[in-house]
Amino acid sequence: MTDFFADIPEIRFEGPGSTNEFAFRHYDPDETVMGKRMADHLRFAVAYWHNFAWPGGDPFGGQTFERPWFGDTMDHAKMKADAAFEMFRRLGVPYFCFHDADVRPEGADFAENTRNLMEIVEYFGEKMEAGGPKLLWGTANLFSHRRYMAGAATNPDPDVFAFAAATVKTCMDATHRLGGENYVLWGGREGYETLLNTDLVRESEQAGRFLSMVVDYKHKLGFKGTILVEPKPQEPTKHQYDYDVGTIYGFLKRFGLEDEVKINIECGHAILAGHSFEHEIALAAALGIFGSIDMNRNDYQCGWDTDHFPNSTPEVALAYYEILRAGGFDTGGTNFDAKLRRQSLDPADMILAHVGAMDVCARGLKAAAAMLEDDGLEAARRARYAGWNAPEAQAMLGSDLASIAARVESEGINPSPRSARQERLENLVNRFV
Ligand code: XUL
Ligand code: CO
Repeated sequence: MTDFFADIPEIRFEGPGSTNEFAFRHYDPDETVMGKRMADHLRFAVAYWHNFAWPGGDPFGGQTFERPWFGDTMDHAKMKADAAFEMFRRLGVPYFCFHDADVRPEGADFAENTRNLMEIVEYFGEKMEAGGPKLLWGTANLFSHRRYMAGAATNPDPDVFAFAAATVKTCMDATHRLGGENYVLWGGREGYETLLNTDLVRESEQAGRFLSMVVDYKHKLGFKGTILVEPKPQEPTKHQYDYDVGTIYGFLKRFGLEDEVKINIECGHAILAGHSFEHEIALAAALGIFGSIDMNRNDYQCGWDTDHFPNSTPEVALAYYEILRAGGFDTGGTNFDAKLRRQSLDPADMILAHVGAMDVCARGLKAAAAMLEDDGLEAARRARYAGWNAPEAQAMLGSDLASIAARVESEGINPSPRSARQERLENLVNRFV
């Protein structure tokens, strides 16, 4: 047991008028939104790594957080698990997510890593059976240890590929054992630092084989969850192969995996790629590969992946609008891949960061649902493309250039431009957010 969060109450919904810091003002898990409980729409998850494994360092300085569970033994790992499940209970979140390296001490070799992980998995299992949250996804950390400095699946050394493949097998076993609903691959070092020493084709073929092996193992294991790839354009490497949704779609098509793998989209990664969060969600949904989200935001001046907690309802509303348009989450959910600032030292900071973020997401979801129910945006979109409903417009798509040219001439087709009404649509959004 741990008394780390002893002074902090269980967080309950008290409504928008509440002045209690330790209460939800907008997240009411049982409120019905578009015929479904809010909790079942949002499917919140807490990320183990930022809260329990990260020491508060930045590129210029080391640890600022002092946590009783920091240390390299199994006892420390169990104390960390106790604290984590205490926090999950106070927040009432239905899910959590973890990397192997977040939850177990690093062993001397693969076999010791596996033993350590499986011991913690059993410990998690007991806590989950005793009413703890479920596992949204598990993943392998294939980027922190020095063996992965030149990549995991894309490493020039086949022994690193082997170690990574063995580690992913173990992490898939752990995820399956805990009833995980998804398995995530974020290629933290799958990219290059310089083209001068890099064989691009070889590395992408290695990555394609690796992902195919993951899919094969999923079926062998009988894992019913979804395999998710998480895009990011750069950082830590200069260029990452899983750049963005469009790039991953091309990669999946190339290796015949587009029906097997979906995407975990992170807000901050989308911004680093020069996209908006909602763009990446809308594109993945349109391509049939939308899976889950890592909710956070980046500092707009920093230019790197700052993993702030989300705090802008208008931004979050547009993301959930695309998710609702796509029919909502299936096995995916809203994982807070977000961390405190390194000066936020108190246990209460950790809890209240999540409370605020959950409220922002709840407001965003409600605004998104209201926009969808209003139908104003969708009606405008339908009207904009209405010309394509005409039989001659549809027939044209099966036609050819010469026939089209003949029709344009004989019918005197001469298009007259129409307003796209962008500002009016933006005004419409602002009625809801
Ligand atoms: C890194 C990142 C990871 C993945 C899981 O930027 O987002 O935490 O979500 O490996
Ligand atoms: Co992430």
